[in-house]
Amino acid sequence: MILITGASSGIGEACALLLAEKKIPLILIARRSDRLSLTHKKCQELGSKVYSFNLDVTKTADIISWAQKNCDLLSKCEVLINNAGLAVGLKTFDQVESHEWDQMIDVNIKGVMLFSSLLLPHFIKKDSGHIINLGSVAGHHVYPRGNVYCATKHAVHAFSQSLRADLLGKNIRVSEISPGMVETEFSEVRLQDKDKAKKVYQGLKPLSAHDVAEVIAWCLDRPKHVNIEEIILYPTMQASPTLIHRL
Ligand code: 8X3
Repeated sequence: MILITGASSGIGEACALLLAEKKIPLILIARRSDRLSLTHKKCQELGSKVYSFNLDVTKTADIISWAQKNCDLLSKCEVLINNAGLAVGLKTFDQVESHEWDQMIDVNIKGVMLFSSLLLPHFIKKDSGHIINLGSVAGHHVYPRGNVYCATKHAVHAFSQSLRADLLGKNIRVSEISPGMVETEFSEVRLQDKDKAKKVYQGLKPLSAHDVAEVIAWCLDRPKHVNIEEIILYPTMQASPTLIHRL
């Protein structure tokens, strides 16, 4: 059984669909209930047993009490895909408002830590498990107006490395998947403007959410003694967050 956060859209949904095709039981977590029910239905139609929960990863107390109530279900989980994440705005730091950095820190860092902390006791008890954290090339590079988002993805990178060190000696794998440009709702959420968001991906073929999901599925499929530390993937026309070739 695999738990995916942010499962109702983008990379999270693509993972859910790809894993549902393999008939893997899923626990889907997402904030938007209408979108979540759609993903739930699609995964069921593909033949997977699905449990979905309408939860906001930033509501720590709610998530902890949900985890307590669903302890049996979570104990069956073998993989956690910490996918929920977002960028809010693209502004120089003097223009960033505190609610914007709070949201990015709460989802991108604290959300990843929270779900890791809830699943790890089960993984440790079974001496088996795999945590996949969605990093970013922004966890390796910084760029103008990336400030808080880049800082959160650097944190995900550091946390993934540290977790691997903490878990040494246990049969628990930690992998980080760090994509460059992926055409999802990412830029629309970041820029709050559909036209501007479209322009981000103009003149090149960006990665799709499915491209990233395939890489994640490949990591999961490795034999249990093989731990993929990190995969950084770019569209062929991108060499760094700021080096992009457009036609
Ligand atoms: C998103 C990639 O380059 O826009 O994680 O920061 S980038």
